[in-house]
Amino acid sequence: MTEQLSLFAPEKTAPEGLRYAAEFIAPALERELIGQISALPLQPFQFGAFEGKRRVASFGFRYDYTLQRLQSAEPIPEWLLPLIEKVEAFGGPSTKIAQVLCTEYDVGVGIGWHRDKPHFDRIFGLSLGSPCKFRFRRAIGEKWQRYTLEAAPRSLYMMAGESRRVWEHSIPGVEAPRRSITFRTMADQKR
Ligand SMILES: O=C(O)CCC(=O)C(=O)O
Repeated sequence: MTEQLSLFAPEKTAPEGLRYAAEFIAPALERELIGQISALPLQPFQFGAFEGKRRVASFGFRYDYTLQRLQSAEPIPEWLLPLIEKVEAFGGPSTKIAQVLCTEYDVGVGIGWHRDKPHFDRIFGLSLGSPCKFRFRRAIGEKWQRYTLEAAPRSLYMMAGESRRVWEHSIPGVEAPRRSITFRTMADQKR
């Protein structure tokens, strides 16, 4: 689609580099993962002096907003390893997941507009428990071009290319409790 045409139908133009797989895992595994996440010592997301409403646990690495640095975190737990293998297979040869973030969103909780930290390269997200509107936007002149991915429970998205580097993403407050597992590769392992 040409840029001119895409400006006439911005909602229909998916960001370059975004991939989506419905039913990436089975319902039984989804239930198991929700149980594992509920058992984690989840903490409110810390953004410097501010606390977000979503609750998170980081593995491998975590970004410290006060120090503005990547810090090492707890090692990735064993129960995540088979899932990581499946995500790496989806990502293709040389995909190496080094960081995992488990997030719990209660009803009404979402995440604001952002791009992930540049320390990371590709981002994969598994949705659990309920759907969400995964929104994208990028500035075109003085306007926003927008796209919404309906991320269904058990689905996986991958952000690479422009969807990762250029577009911002956000999730409006969810209508039912949602959990997600975010898998990230490191920027210095870029091919
Ligand atoms: O819950 C999700 O799928 C997205 C999480 C996210 O964008 C983030 O933690 O930076």
